[in-house]
Amino acid sequence: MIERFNPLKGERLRVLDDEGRAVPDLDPGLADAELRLLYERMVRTRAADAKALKLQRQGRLGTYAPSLGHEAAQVGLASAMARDDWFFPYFRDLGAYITLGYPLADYYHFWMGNEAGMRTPDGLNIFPIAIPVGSQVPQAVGAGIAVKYRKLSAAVVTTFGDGATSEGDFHEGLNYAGVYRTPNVFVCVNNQFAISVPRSRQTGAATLAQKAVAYGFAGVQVDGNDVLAVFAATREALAIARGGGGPTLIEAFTYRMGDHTTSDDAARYRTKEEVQEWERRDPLARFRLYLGRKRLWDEAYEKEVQAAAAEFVEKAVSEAEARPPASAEDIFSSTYSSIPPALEVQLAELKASLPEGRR
Ligand SMILES: Cc1ncc(C[n+]2csc(CCOP(=O)(O)OP(=O)(O)O)c2C)c(N)n1
Ligand SMILES: [Mg+2]
Repeated sequence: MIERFNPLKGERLRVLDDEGRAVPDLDPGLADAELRLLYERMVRTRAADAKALKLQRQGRLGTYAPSLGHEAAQVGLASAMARDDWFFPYFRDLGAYITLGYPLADYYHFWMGNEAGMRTPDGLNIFPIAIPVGSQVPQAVGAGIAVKYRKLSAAVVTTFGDGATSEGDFHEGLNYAGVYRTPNVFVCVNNQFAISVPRSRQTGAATLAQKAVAYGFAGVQVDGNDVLAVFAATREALAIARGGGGPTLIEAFTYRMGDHTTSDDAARYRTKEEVQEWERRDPLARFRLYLGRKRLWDEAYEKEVQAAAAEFVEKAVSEAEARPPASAEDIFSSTYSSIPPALEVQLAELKASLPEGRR
């Protein structure tokens, strides 16, 4: 199916239209329970994201990168993954974390400023969030090489934004993956901005997906607000990767509905009209229409899903806030096996500046 959509011709994979009608031969054919699960994950993601913003405004969480508008991309790609696959995420991946079963309390704990929240529980193949833009791409390719070398039946998924495609790491990673046919699935979440830099300033190419062509593998642009399109493309790319067919680049075409982070004000560089235009393409609303057509959605179900999401979120907040905050030492202790003298001095200075309980 990926091959049917040529990014060089401006073709984009889309399963659901604006009214939630699916193109029959593109519909991934999920069972009713699986379809509802996709929706419930998106609702949880939106609820958890909104809560994170509130916590930040109340001084209970640090700088935060919101996921509003990315729910279909995040949930769609992670729902296609198998337990043995590996995930190399970036900093805007809440829905993927929730879908893969990462404890939300840990995720909040990380954004509350404690690295302990990024210690992945046993049994989950998730690397820590990459804050340096694009650095996860060559790391994911390295994991792909390892999977191939060890003849494991797994694939490696990595996510990154449109901005990351201008980094050397992106080129080096994808070039290597193309040469050695590594089992990688690269998902570029193109939300049209890298902070204030619009997509048009990122590359002269018409799409990001077409960059795969030059690396010698398939690239496909999908509607990133269509959870079934993202799911279908990722599922196929994963099957190709696991089967020895090499890497795929998926460009999930979407829009960042919120600010870049809580330290940003997007109103300074984009128009209200543009944002409103994308509000009409809301990924949850479109999928609700699809579920409604299949008689899988009604008001009572919506209430149930919202209540469960609220409970899920509140429980995670209580759990995260019950944990001790990061100590001053945490900032220094994991960079070197023993702290060098110059850093010892800085640590002592930092401790002296903190109140008694935070040292
Ligand atoms: C190597 C590097 N350069 C700059 C930054 C600062 N920075 C953080 S996010 C960001 C923009 C990323 O844009 P994009 O890749 O499109 O992802 P998005 O935030 O839109 O999801 C920049 C420049 C960084 N974290 N790492
Ligand atoms: Mg971006």
